Amino acid sequence: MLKATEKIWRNGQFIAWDDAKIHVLSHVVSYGSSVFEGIRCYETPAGPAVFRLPEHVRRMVDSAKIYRMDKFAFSQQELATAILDLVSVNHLSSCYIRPIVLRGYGEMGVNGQKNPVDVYLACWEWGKYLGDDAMADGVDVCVSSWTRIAPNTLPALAKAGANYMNSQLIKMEAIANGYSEGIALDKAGYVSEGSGENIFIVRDGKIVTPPAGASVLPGITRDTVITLAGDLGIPVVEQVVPRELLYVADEVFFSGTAAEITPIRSIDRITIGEGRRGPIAEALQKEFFAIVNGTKPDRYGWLSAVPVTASVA
Ligand code: PPE
Repeated sequence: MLKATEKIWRNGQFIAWDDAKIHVLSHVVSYGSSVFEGIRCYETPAGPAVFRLPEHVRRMVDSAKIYRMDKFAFSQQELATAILDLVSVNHLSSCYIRPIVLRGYGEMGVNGQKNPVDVYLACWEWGKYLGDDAMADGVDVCVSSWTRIAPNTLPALAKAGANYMNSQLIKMEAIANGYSEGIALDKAGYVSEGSGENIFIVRDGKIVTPPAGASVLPGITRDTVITLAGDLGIPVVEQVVPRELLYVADEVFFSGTAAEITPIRSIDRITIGEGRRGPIAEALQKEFFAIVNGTKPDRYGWLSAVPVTASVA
């Protein structure tokens, strides 16, 4: 159950958590017209810090633009400042942040362009996405019978609420069959991504990950993994991944804001590598957590410090 925090930001103002309500006939409810983000704030010795904040804000504005929803009154800088203030006013040392842009209440009908575009920012404490043991032990997953959203249907580059109807089908089927997560294939039958994660495959010391053209969300953790792998001297290529490469991989792991870096120990009940976290996933996790937890220098400027007192009331 979601643990409420004090405040939610709505269109420039902080309101009480319980007041962040929408009308049932808001455009978003019938037609799925929302775009959103998921961002983590980590506890560091210097105080709470938000991971890759400008990149998340930019992706949300990009998502809104794709759906002609970008006519709201806030600049990326203002949104980033509001997000930092949000964490500050809720007095959290670490949390998950969910910005949402949605078409609100006004007209009914598919064309929502006359409806208001409302912007909300919320945060709460969120633990390990795929279970507490997942980080060290790895998770058991399946290849989904559902195909990932196809090119030129729902745009995969946009992080839109509607995309998560496809994700829900993938996730629910996986759970129904006793797995933690499902991996979707794209329209051509190549590996795409998990219901809420990007995927990486390791073989012979090299990493491959599906390209943007394989209906994947351009994950910010995905970009982080690619950067950190480069620093560790591990080659990474973005290329089309045939399903069967999953089964013969030395390691497979997920990346995502919620999932962070989660190893996969079996796919369709076929053991991956040694059946537990492999050395490359472990090295990447170590580097990732050292940076986000502030025990190693933030050499890429990925952390934005949360102010002790918010800049707005
Ligand atoms: N693909 C999908 C489909 C996806 O939802 C996510 C994030 C990613 C890849 C990884 O992207 P990034 O977070 O930028 O590294 N999924 C978010 C939603 C999870 C949820 O259940 O809600 C997340 O991880 O925050």
